[in-house]
Amino acid sequence: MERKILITGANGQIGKVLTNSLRDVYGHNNVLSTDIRKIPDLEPPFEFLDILNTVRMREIIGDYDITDVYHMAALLSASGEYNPLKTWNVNFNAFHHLLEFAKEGIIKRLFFPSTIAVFGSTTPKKNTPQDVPLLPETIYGISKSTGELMSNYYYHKFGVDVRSIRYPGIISHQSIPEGGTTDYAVEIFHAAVKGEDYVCFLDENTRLPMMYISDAIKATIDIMAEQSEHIKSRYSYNLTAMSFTPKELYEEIKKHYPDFKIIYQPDFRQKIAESWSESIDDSRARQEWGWQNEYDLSTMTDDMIYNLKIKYGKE
Ligand code: AKB
Repeated sequence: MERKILITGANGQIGKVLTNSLRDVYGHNNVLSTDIRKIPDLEPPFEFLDILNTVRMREIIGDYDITDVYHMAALLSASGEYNPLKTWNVNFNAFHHLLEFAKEGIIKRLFFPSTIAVFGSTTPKKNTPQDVPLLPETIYGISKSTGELMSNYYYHKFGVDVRSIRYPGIISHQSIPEGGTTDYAVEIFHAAVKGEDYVCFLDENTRLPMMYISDAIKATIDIMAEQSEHIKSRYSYNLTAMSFTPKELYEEIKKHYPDFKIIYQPDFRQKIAESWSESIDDSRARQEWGWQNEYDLSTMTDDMIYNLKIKYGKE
């Protein structure tokens, strides 16, 4: 059966790129972007949607005969701390309604974006396995770990086909992240290409798992296209491509911009970063549905700089 896809939070860092990529795969008009904010450079079909308005959400799903929903709307780890209730409502409650819609049979498949923020400071830091107890320390991590638990529950109890990935920090040139702890790894490129110094809000030796946007999009499309029996974990899959510190990323960028300067001024996000893993064991995704990353630190840096130079007219 043809897929009709709805993306919530299509104006976000991943949502924007995902919308265009899904349109390439499933046909432009089969992918409806929705957001609470207008999306300037995304083509229609688009609907304004406050995802806490479940009546409107149900209407839109019906009007467009939606089969698959990607719930990309979220408040991230840093902005979430300023508004815990909203974070819980957007990240988890809205998703819970979608699980109910899937249980009723109104939609067929659901994608839930989880994160390395589900881990906490008691989790093994290196090569963190997929199946460890989740003791997150931010409201973002709590909302996402609850989403994972409920996904597994709705799959086993009601047969809801819900699939999930734990994204590491995502680096993209097409869109700018907002409110995350890994955002530095995008901001730093913009500063370098624009010829500015960069003030980094994490300490130079803070190692975190990361991934280039093309790999993240490929993984998201692949897991949703995979045969259901291959998706053995209905909590969420660990996923990674590389791990680096701000200093290592800075050194890599300096190969392109030898005069580039960085200043380290850690703020409250440092504590959040320190509660997360340094590196991830994603062997289950690799074995069970063939996940493979293409980009590493060096090729990601080349591609970011190439694309940002075009964006800022610096070719
Ligand atoms: C954040 O930093 O909050 C996100 C994430 C790792 O989930 N990028």
